[in-house]
Amino acid sequence: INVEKAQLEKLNQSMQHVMRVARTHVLSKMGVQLTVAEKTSRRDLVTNVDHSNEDFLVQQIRQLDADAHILAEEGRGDQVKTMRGHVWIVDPIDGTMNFVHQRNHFAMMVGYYVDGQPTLGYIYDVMADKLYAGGPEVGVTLNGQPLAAPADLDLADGLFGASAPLLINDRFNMQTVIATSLGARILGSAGVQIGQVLAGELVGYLSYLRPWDFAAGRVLAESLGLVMTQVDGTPVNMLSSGAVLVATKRAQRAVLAIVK
Ligand code: 2AM
Ligand code: CA
Ligand code: CA
Ligand code: CA
Repeated sequence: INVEKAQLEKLNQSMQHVMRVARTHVLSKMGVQLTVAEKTSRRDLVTNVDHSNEDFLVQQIRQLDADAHILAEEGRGDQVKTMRGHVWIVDPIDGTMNFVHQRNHFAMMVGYYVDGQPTLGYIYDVMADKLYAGGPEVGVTLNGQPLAAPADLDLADGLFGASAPLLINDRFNMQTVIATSLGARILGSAGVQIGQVLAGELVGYLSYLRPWDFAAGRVLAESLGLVMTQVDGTPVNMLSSGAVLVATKRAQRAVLAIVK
């Protein structure tokens, strides 16, 4: 399936609009009592807003793309078993724990792949009002302004984003990774932290992630000359979970040399 550039530009504009509308819906629901449920544990939450925002995003994507196969975290999408065709991967609220306890530091994310190729990505840090959007064909923007590729800094020359469990348990030799960097930053939202890597605020981020946590970020990162791989340096699989590293090329080399 060949998607023309003009069509992609239009789709990109439409999706940015969808993300902005979704944000206003989410903001309007934040003034009202949230309904919070535990999924698998007290540290794994879902709210009525995760559900309503997923409903909205899935509906909008279906209107924009009749051929969409949608993989969505809270189950509103399809049973996606292959990356063939048009695959949209949706995380309606990323950082639900933050959403519930901080009313801050959460994101909404959408990634679009055509026959497995990273095509469009959206990460919206809702409270900071930062929308990272675009892809390899159309370029990457932050709130509509072109985003420059971040400097290719080494691990030793930047801050590194981690997830708390990996760092506490020293999985993959994470404590040495952090000790080599300028310091650890742990925020509890893959979307917000991948956004920080895109902006050059972190030289990398490593966490155990599910497809909807890294699908949008991969499109945007690779469009900006950053790299996203599994922690052993092999390509990420868009349909399975794993320890995922997004970083500058230099920082990736340094991290892969430390990881055990
Ligand atoms: P979520 O809020 O959309 O679930 C910190 O918890 C980060 O890791 C968040 O981006 C969160 O996304 C993600 N994450 C991935 N797997 C998780 C899990 N099993 N439990 C909680 N968070 C998870
Ligand atoms: Ca979740
Ligand atoms: Ca998530
Ligand atoms: Ca989520």
